[in-house]
Amino acid sequence: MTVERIEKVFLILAGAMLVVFLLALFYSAFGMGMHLPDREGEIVPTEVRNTPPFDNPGVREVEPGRYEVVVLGRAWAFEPDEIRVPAGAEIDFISTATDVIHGFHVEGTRMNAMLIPGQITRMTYVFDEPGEHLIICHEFCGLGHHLMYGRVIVE
Ligand SMILES: [Cu+2]
Repeated sequence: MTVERIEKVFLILAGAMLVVFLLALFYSAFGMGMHLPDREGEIVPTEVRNTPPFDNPGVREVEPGRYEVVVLGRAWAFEPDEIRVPAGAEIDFISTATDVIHGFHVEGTRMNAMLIPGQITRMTYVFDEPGEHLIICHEFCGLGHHLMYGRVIVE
């Protein structure tokens, strides 16, 4: 094979890979509905505890089969640190941080977000199977960062 021919083959291969990756990206975004957590709104970080719904963190049933979980991230804990939800229900996680940036990753799920002071983060998830998932802070938030965790218990 001549050098020109090899170059041509590599150009075609590179172009084909681009097309394959773009198709995978479009399929995951539109076919599977994968996207970044929505930015729900803004909140005054110093007034979080006086602003609904963050004045009352916890799990609430908003309608049959649909739950709302209000979670606060602060140094160095999640409030509440134990979340009990039923399997098969649609669960809206509404969260923010009161002090510095924290992470919110629910192990074994695709839920992975940043909790940013001043911003509200919303994620919706359905746990199909009963079980226990660890909530991990994955943004370094200070001395007690490694102690910051919680649990989602699916019943
Ligand atoms: Cu942390």
